[in-house]
Amino acid sequence: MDFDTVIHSGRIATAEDVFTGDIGIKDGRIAALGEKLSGGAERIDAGGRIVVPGGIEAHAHIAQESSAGVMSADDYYSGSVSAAFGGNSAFIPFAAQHRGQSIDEVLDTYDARGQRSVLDYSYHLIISDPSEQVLAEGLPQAFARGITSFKVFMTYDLMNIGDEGMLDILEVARAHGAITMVHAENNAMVKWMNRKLADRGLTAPRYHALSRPELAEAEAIHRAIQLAKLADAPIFIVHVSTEAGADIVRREKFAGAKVFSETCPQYLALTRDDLDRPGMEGAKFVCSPPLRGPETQAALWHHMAQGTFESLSSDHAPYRFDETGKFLNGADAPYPKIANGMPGIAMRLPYLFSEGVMAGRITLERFVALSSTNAAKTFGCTTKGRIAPGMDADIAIWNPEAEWTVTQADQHDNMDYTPFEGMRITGRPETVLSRGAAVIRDGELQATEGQGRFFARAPVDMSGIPAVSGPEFDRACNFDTELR
Ligand code: DUC
Ligand code: ZN
Ligand code: ZN
Ligand code: ZN
Repeated sequence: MDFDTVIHSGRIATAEDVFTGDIGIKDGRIAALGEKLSGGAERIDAGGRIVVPGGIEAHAHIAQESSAGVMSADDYYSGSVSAAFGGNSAFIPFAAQHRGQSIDEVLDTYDARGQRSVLDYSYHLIISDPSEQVLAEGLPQAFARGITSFKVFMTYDLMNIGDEGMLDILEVARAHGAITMVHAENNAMVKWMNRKLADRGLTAPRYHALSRPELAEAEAIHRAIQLAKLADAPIFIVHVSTEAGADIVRREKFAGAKVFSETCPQYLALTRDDLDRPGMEGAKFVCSPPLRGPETQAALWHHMAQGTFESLSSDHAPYRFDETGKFLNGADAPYPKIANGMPGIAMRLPYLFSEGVMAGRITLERFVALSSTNAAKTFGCTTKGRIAPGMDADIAIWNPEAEWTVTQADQHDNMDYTPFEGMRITGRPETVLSRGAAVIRDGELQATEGQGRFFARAPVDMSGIPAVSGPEFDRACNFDTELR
């Protein structure tokens, strides 16, 4: 066959196995896998390199205003460039509904923002206002536009939709095959802790960790899963940060609940002690859920290896260390008024490769599953996340021996700090293809703004999840069980 590009002699890794071979690419898709493929207008020598499906970043805040009104520092251009330097070939940021907005208005806004992306993209729809109109028309419209995942919050007064609101959304999601992502923290516990700390004048960044107790996450994860079970709808617990939370996810998942989940590099690499750095440096590490203790890191790594989490996601929420970001409310703002989140879209995969694969904590196959294949399955990216004939040629080529020290300049984002500064990393993505076109080639940006495309997504793929008997909800309401 007359290939456009052939990648030669790479160690090709999938979520199932690792083998040496060539990949032939034609018209943006993988056309053949084999040995000694001939032809190819362009030939990429991948000898000594590892070839994997490009990462799919499934949790990032790009060109998004927080409910407190802070715009993230990265737009779809800088965010996608940074993601590409981190070994990703597609990403799924959030499109956030603020209260009172129609879903069409939200999606139109993000369609315009997405035009700058160098990577293919979709978005998860954040719902803060599940009005009757939103439930009856907005969500079906989103689904018709290929948006098959919703995100809701159990915390923050401006976002929290309450248990009944969640049940309403889960019911609509189930009818369409959508998955509901949830930020699980008990709002009352957090508010009560905030009040106790404020009463005592304890407002430095370090108190952010205390204000959002591990119990608040564990309680909300448990509750979210029970709500999902009542509605018989799949649920995705985002940014699990505690051992107690991961244990609940694991127990429910292996008992047959339709529970999916992720954790993030910051909960593996950093601790709450980072919030206690001198001056206001700790503000760089304010994120929610907060960083935990060192014992949590070991527990979460164990869950990573054992299959509790489908994905590792960055939760890239970039707010600069200045008055446009972290300090929008003043240079010495109390912790509840410091912009909440940290960047890391370029670090997710290098960190996972180095501390996971190279450190012997996970296999290369599991790296592929956690970085790409599982996200494609969970979020309905049917042409992405696998190296197989017919799939998009979304491919990353890694040098497993590159040793480097993390700096802000490596991030290629619009930020002025990285929380991973100074970390030693082994392994680096050198070339990233998106539908066969080089976005990064040998460490250099090749992409042009806007070459990424929006992709419509399919319903969640629940193969592998054991079927459970009909939910109590159906038995009580004689609900049409064919809607699944
Ligand atoms: N939740 C996120 O997912 N990201 C940033 C802050 C938050 O609360
Ligand atoms: Zn060859
Ligand atoms: Zn969240
Ligand atoms: Zn997030």
